[in-house]
This record gives sequence, structure tokens and C-alpha cells, in this order.
Amino acid sequence: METQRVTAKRSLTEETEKLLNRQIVMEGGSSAAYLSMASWCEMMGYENSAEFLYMHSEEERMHMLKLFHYINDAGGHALQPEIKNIKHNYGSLREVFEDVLAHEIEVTNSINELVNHCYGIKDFTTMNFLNWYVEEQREEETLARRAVELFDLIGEDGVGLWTIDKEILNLGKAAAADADQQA
Ligand code: OFO
Repeated sequence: METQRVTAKRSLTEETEKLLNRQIVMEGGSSAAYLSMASWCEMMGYENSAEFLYMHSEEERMHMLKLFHYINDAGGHALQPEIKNIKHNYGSLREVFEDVLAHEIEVTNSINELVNHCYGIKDFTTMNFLNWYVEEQREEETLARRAVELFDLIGEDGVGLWTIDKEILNLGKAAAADADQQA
């Protein structure tokens, strides 16, 4: 009887719930990866990049929590993800931001698959919820690309890396100010 009652309260299909939980793993993975990058940057003396990444890690946790609440409010069960294979060491600051970009592209692909799934089964409520992530990914991918471009634009010799480190935090602050304006 309990099962029937719970089923009647659900507004998500099992497959949608599974895919949303998979997205929780992605967002939790982003948060953990950026925290690890922040720690490496801080340890190496790239304090501005560290600040940028600590903030970014917090944002990703917030993205994960939004999914928790959405799934549970819809009668599903959001699952605390197991985060494995975190990279702790990087060959360079450039490698950190190349990894950020690669990771954001992976997350965008995962969101797109999820939206495509919802479209296919006409779950327009979940699609509407996911629109926020679609826009967020567009902004985050752009931000990560700009960060990687700094390495070629400024160059890493002399005070180059010091300048890049400063500019990365400026990029992050400008993106946060834009987001505040739009909110
Ligand atoms: Fe969750 O926004 Fe990027 O990954």
C-alpha cells in the first residue's frame, strides 16, 4: 500500500529521477573538483585563482542542492552522491583552467541530454526547471573559455602568471556582478 501511495505522489518518472540523480553526481563532482583545484592554487600561492575556485565550488554545491529539492519536492528521492577520483595535483595553473573548461563542457552535455529526455517524454515541468541550468552552463562555459584564453593573451613569462592570476578573479567578479544584475 505504501508503495502505491508514494507512486501516486510522484510527478517524475523513474528514468527522469535516475537522470536527475546522475546530474547531482555531476554537480557534486564539480563542487569537489573545484575545491581541490582551489586548495592546490592556494598551496601554490595563486591566491586569486584560489578565491575564484572556492567561490565556484560553493556555487556548484548550490546547483546540486537545487536538484535535491526539486527531486524530493516531486516525490522522488535525491541521493547523496559518492564522489570519486578527485585530482589533487596539477602540472600548472593553465592545466587547472583547462580542466575547468573540459569539465564544464561535460556538464553542459549532460544537461542537454537531460533536457532532451524531458522533451521526449513531454515532462515540461522538469524541462522548465532545467532551463536555469542551460543558461548557467552557457555562462560558465564562456567564463572558463575566457580564463583559458588569458594564458595566450597575457603569456606566462615574467609577471605574466601573476597578472593572469589577478585577471581570473576579475573575470569571476564581473560574471558574478552580471548574474546579480540579471537576478
Ligand atoms: Fe553547475 O554549473 Fe557548471 O558545472
